Amino acid sequence: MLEITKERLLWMFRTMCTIREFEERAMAEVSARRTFGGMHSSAGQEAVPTGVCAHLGPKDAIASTHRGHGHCIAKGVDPRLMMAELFGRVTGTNRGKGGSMHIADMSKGMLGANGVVGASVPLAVGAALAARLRGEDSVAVAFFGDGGANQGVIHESMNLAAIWKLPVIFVCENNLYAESTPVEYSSAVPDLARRAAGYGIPGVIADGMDVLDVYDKAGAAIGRARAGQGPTFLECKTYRYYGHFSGDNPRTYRTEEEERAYRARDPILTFRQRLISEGVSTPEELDAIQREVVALIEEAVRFADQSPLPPAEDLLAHVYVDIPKDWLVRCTGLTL
Ligand SMILES: Cc1ncc(C[n+]2csc(CCOP(=O)(O)OP(=O)(O)O)c2C)c(N)n1
Repeated sequence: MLEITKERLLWMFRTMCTIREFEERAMAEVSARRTFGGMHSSAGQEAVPTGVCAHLGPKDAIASTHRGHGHCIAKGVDPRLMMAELFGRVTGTNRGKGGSMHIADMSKGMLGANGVVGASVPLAVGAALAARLRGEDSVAVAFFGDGGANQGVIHESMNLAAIWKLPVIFVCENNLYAESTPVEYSSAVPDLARRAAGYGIPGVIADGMDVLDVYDKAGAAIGRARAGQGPTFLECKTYRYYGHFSGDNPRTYRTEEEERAYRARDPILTFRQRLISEGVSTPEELDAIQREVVALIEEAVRFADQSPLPPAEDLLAHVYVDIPKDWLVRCTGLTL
């Protein structure tokens, strides 16, 4: 760990804390019905986007899933704009029209969360192809779940990326369940990374509860991709602390003992202990970071709450292209 700079290690700690605080606070706001729509919490999975995105710059692209808040934060999207998006406000990343499952910020290389399971993968392959055609050394990362891994489009995308040696990394967040379906029920092989062999690309397994393990293995995969050696399938074994979405009770399909066992390996707590025991940081320094994170998310909620809703006349703007006003008036009944 000591070969990684302190600055980068503390960035990882801060990023994981920001994701956790955002998820916990967003869940409370969703439950209080202050947002539009529900959400899928990634609490517990913070080490995966953090360890991967630590290697990425603004020109690199990521494509995300319905459980995308952590990916957005790790790629540098402003949590204030994300919270405003959840609140349906005009200051949100998508002007309040997308909500949790569509957060996108092209200026950060964040191509979008995605409500269609598996759809992140061809988007990332397309971004990798674009980088290749432009002669750039940027890479693209596709995040998807263990359930998403069974979508046909993922296999088509992997095959194409493999034969064209595209600079893309397939990051499977295996959190053991797709909604309520256990992975051993839906996959013929317990380790999804084994499927990489079918495309002639490396298949690597990382401990998704350990940010340093993810960091090491993602670094190798991203290095390969930048060097023109093609894609890698990186499976991160992880766990989501909450149900599939904000209204789900996970105890109907998994046990309290299992949840407790994963929480005992909490990625933030274990990393914090490591930073202290290896002399990288002190409890006081890490407490100060955690206080700053709490203040940032508090400010994000205040920003969202005080922002206006989109104006009614913008109802269809940014949704369809060039809609004639008389058609809009006819369809919506609004007086514009
Ligand atoms: C194409 C498609 N099929 C089904 C769904 C419904 N659906 C939403 S999330 C989900 C489970 C996804 O599981 P996984 O990929 O493991 O991701 P996780 O929720 O565990 O992060 C399903 C089936 C969908 N949104 N899109």
